[in-house]
Amino acid sequence: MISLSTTTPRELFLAAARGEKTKRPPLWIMRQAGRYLPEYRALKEKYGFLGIVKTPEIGAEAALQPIRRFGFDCAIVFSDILAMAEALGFPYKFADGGGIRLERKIASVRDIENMPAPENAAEKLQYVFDNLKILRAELPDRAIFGFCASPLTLGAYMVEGASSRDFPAYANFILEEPETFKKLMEKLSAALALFAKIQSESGIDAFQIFDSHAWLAPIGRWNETSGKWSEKISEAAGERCAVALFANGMGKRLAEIADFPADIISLDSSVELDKAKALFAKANSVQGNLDPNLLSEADEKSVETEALGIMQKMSPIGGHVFNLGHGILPSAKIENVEALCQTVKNFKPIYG
Ligand code: 1CP
Repeated sequence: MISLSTTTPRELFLAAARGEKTKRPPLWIMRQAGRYLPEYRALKEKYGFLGIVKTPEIGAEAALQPIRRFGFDCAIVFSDILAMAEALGFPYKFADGGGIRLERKIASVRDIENMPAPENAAEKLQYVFDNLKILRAELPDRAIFGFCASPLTLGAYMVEGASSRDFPAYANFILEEPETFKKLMEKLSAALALFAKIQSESGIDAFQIFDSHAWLAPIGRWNETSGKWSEKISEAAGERCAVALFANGMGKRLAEIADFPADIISLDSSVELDKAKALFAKANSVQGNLDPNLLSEADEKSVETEALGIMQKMSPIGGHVFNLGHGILPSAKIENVEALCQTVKNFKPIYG
């Protein structure tokens, strides 16, 4: 089916999420509100990161900034995957020299058993639900995303206690302490599923599960380590909105995620989207996957060429939501983001 008649960006997104061929792909960017934007830096200077996140009107303002500047088709609530760590008793802050540090980390089974019940964690995240309600009212014609981390990815920060390139303590924990790992996944997936359900009741169009550290799953064991726990989140949100799974670092292991129950699978830049799409049993569409480095390093012409390359391959297939392969970098050039928006909005599809 070809949806040439969609009138709003929201309808355009929903058509692509259903797997339809659209007049152009809908466009948004992971981490679209953030440090590459001077207006975000000004907001952060005034309120601090957590001040923005926890004040619904200011959080909504941060989420609206990239929509106003670039006219993206989708907005994403301004929060962080670590908001849930805090709600479970593990507050986070910025580390000196970059990255994130948690005030404490999981050191024993008792730390897992003592975590609050899902309802109590959700209560502490009321600011996220309030933030979403403001966004919905401000943006009736855009698609709105809620989000959370996958249990595997959230657990990485809670066990390691900080940002890390390789998460060595966590990788070891997964292999050496399978029973405790399972207990942790049970706790995190229950809390995240309720969080996702309440977000889905706040008027959102889509919910993204960030499995940003999916690559930490031992080879051949993504489903038991991550997928089956994220499935609980997908089920909880999926009754009311489209579900997207960002499966980062799984390019060489696509067969492992092929059966995941989501509407959209979001892939990093290591993958050819058109070939990947054919593998997914349940997803209608794919999201991605321009290399974020291009927006920092390349010129406008190269951004245009690469974006056109992705769209030319995807438009005969349909079911494509344009995005980057990972979050936009603080060093991204505004003029490159503008070139990307122009290229996507002016695209003339080739229907197969
Ligand atoms: O001003 C600053 O320096 C804050 C940077 C920042 C921002 C803008 C952090 C700290 N979080 C956020 C907001 C955020 N984080 C959003 C909403 C904004 C938007 O998308 O427009 C979202 C969706 C996230 C999700 C997030 N947080 C992820 C998953 C996405 C991904 O890139 O894979 C991850 C891994 C985090 C953890 C996190 N939060 C912040 C940082 C610097 C990090 C990375 C920590 C690390 O180095 O591992």
